[in-house]
Amino acid sequence: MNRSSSGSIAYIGLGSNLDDPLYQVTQAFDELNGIVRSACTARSPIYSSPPMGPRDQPDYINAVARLETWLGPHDLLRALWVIEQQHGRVRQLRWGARTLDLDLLLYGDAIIDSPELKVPHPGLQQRPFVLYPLQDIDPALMIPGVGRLTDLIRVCPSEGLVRLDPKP
Ligand code: A4P
Ligand code: MG
Repeated sequence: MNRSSSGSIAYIGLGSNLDDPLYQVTQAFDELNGIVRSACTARSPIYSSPPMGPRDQPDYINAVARLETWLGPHDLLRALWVIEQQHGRVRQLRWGARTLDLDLLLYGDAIIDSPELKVPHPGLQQRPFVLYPLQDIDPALMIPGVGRLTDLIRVCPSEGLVRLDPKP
């Protein structure tokens, strides 16, 4: 692979609320760094957050990773699915409990609206467990088609979000 030119910058949201979520997310950080033609260039602190959606499920562990990648967005999404499957992810209820959920939040300045991939991730704007870890990594981030991350944070209270850093 020729890495002399820079790749695209992608942000991945990590979430887990089953089977030792802290372990699931910590492992997933390492696995993201192992994706072909990609490197993990930043990890946010790890947070716990109350469930969005059905309330009768455990709290989540959430974090965000920044990747530099030479994969296209759809190939990157497939690489995320492989990691989810390695964690025994079973897709059942939408927004239900899961061992590991990896969402492609942003891919450079791309706006994608295909049946299997929507970028920026549609839920991003209202989710404190995504916005605050993004801010930890890149406070000056612009969300394509939406605006400045700081403006989204201003209207998104961090209710229930607990930073577990430096070391839980
Ligand atoms: N898909 C489209 N765009 C994307 C993208 N940018 N990244 C498609 C990843 N996938 C994308 O995803 C459903 C379909 O979305 C996939 O087939 C893919 O092609 P899924 O992971 O199978 O299902 P899901 O995760 O149950 O649904 P969804 O709508 O993706 O849920 P979210 O948005 O991932 O939310 N509460 C807290 N506190 N923390 C959480 O992390 N997560 C969820 C799930 C609910 N509540 C939560 C949390
Ligand atoms: Mg998902």
